[in-house]
Amino acid sequence: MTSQILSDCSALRLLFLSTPVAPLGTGLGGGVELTLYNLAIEMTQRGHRVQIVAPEGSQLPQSADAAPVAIAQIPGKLQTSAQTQHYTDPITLPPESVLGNMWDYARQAQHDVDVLVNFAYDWLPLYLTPFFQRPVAHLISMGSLSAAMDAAIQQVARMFPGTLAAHSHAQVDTFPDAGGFRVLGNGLDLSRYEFCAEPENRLGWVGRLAPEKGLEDAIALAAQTQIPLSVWGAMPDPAYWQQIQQRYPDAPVEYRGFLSTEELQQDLGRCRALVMTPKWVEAFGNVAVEALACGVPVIAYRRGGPSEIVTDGETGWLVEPDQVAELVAAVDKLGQIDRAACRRRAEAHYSKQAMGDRTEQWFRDLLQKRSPSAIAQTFG
Ligand code: HBI
Repeated sequence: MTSQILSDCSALRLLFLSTPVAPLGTGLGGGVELTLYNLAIEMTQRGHRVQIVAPEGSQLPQSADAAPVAIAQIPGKLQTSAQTQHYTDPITLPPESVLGNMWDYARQAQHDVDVLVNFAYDWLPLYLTPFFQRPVAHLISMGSLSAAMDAAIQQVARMFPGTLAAHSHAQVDTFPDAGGFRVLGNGLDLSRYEFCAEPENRLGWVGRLAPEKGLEDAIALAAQTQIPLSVWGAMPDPAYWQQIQQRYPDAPVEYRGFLSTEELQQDLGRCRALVMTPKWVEAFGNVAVEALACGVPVIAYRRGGPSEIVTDGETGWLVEPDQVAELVAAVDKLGQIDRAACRRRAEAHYSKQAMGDRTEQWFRDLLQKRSPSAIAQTFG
């Protein structure tokens, strides 16, 4: 087989395979939707060819300046979210699985592609990697959640060094013998976020309303400080929302829905701070970058990805996890944070251009590594 080693400036043909838990654009795919969309636009603007493979019903926000990206709409049953599984659960694949259909599409499309990029947090794409004749790059979107995924990740790390990437060191550290991950951080289109210098007396919380996100601690903060808390995000389980509201009946909290980026940034930008109270190791925390981009300081538990985004005392405050009293103390110190410094930090590290540089370098290093000998060795 002839292997085409691409020079550093050649255009890449990229196939982005999305999460199988929800169509793109519903918000139920979580942060990975924004990550995939931003990278697809950024790579297209750099002259690369990107095609997205995603569950049918997917759509991308058609932002004015970005060329539309082709989406192959794949039918089939959605995959159960990995967060609802237990660590030792066996892998499940529903009949007519959309995940299986997505990777069958990839099998047929691979010969017209330089790199397949997997955004799914699932066993199948990792297991299938050696079956493909083209390199598969895996952007792992969460920390360790299951033994089966951990084993599949270790197998790919061993067979295809350099093909695994993550968003933060904290995320990588959750995997057993976490060798060989490239840490990419993340990046957003900061032109969609407007700097707000003068906030209202309000705090913000953004995320899927689910136990692992720890919304109840932010509501406890609102109850203790009586500072109004605005909540945005997808609500997969209204009963959960009712339950935590009943626990804090006198907390000034208002649910403001799952908004488009445009609407969210307008409302979030007017907050004194974003409060991040994750109960699990967030791989990254896109919402922290969205807040900084609007000049909004971030008060976050010192846990997971957000603790690598927030610079304590400069762009917000990091506090002892699960200590609501520390959240209260951090709110009192918000006056020390310069909102313009928050915007500057987002621009320096978390723009889609900065993420595009890091990601493109990952693809090129990965392609360079697959010298003819490596390919011969892998496929004999
Ligand atoms: N669960 N099985 C599965 N596959 C995914 O791709 C997945 C998930 N749960 C959550 C999720 N992706 C995203 O919300 C996070 O990666 C951000």
